[in-house]
Amino acid sequence: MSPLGPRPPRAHASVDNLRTYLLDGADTTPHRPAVIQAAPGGGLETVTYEELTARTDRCAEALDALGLDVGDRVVIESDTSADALATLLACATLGLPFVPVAPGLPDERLHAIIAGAEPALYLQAEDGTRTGIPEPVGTGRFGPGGPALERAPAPRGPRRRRVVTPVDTAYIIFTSGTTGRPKGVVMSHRGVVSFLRGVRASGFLTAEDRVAGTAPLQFDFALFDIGFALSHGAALVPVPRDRLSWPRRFLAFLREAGVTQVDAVPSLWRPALRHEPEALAALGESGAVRGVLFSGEAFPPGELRALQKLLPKARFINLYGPTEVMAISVTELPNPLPPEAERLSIGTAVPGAEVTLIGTDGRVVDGSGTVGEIHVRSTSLFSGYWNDPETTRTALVPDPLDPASGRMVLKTGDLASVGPDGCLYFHGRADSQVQIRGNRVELAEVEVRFAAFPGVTGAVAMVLAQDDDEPRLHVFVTRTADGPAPDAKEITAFVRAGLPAYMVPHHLHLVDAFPLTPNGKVDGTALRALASS
Ligand code: HFR
Repeated sequence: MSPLGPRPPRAHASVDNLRTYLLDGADTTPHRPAVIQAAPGGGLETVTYEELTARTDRCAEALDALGLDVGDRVVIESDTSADALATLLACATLGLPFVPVAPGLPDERLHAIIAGAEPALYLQAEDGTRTGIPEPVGTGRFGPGGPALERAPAPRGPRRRRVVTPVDTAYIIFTSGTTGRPKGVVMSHRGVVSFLRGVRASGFLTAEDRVAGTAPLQFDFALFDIGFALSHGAALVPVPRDRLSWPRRFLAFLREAGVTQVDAVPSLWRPALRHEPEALAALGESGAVRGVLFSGEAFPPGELRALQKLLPKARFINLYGPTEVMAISVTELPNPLPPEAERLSIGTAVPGAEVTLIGTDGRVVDGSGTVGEIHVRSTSLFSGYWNDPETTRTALVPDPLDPASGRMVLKTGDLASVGPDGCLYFHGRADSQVQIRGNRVELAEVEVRFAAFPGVTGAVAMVLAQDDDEPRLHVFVTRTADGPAPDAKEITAFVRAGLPAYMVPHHLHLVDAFPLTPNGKVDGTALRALASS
């Protein structure tokens, strides 16, 4: 047959491809656990690297028989599981960009993603309950035996591409765009593999580790957990969603599964800190949990200290970065945090990336302590926003240090300064620098002051411009569940004693818990609605 014969597209073994990189080690450790997951009938089941490879290849063969071309999108709706991994690795094998979404996404949101991505195929897990996927998208379900087609994808044109190259798209993650229309972050195989290779150099994981993954599949944190665990030959332990919502059950699952590292957004720890401190401490004592990796938002220092006190032997890793570059830095924080630390270090850029801080004047900021906007040069930059070159141009900008080169860097919208230790310190979003009565206010500073008051367990500050009058500072505070909770007057008096008048909020809202986004971050939009209700 001609070299363009019917053999399935494949990435050459020596070039970057997500499947090749993650299953590379499989043949050296075929019997080691790749995924340890809740079994349907209760208890746990283990899928070895050998079994995961077999399921991946079975799925790839079935998908290849559909005649899809490199670049045809496949939406995968599922919790993280061995079968979901086999399906997304099969897509990676064939160069089919996967669009991961977690179950429970509202129909409207899923249909908006489908309208944007125009996928050839939509696949859900065997027990998935989704119906009504719009034509002409093909539909099916996947299980241990591979995918079972329900509706064939619309007839495709002739196959154009027979090779999967590193610049082809591995996945597209749709995040909430500021315009309300979801933005598709397009990530290439080269981007994701070079990032995973970079963080592997950090030495934070060994093949003996069991990594608990808690992020929903549409969050690249989940893709990180998969990549981080598999690229080390470790075991991924997806935490079932119904375990996440109850701290006692969550901690019990971690213990039952022998988890050694827990990957989660900071907000996920709040209920366990509040309601199950002893069970948390027991998990630390047993020495099983020796790593806590967090990302997605700044871990409030007060809450981080409380967690460190319960897990004195664990290492705490702060992973920072926007989905447009997977992440920028992976940093081990001291345990315990120094008492005077009010801001967490986000360390230095991962191998293969470099951060430049740019001031509002467009020049590189110099000297430690000066705040600038994080720009990052890296092989892990995303390819662009799906079908949106205009918005892409606002994020991928000419390298300010070398504009003639044609090379682009990511303008993150995040602010940081370089500390005397040479590490980056996060100063919030550029758009979270607010002016109150002409004074520049850093919301993080207000939050730290509130969280320092005994009995206050969390604080979120924001500016709301009610109607047309001047912007007003609002703070939402959660308080301890055990023992007498401080009242608004005491808290405000404490804050007034420590902050300039313009930083004392007009409105203090005492809430039981912070509303969270589907990705587990504090939901600012929901809080704003609360404030104006
Ligand atoms: C993010 C980005 C997480 C885990 C992130 C693994 C990988 C990648 C990620 C997740 C994320 N301290 N502020 C922090 N890509 Br691989 O959150 N992506 S995002 O695009 O949804 O949001 C923004 O969240 C950043 O620009 C920051 O503003 C904020 N952020 N991590 C941290 C953080 C403080 N560690």
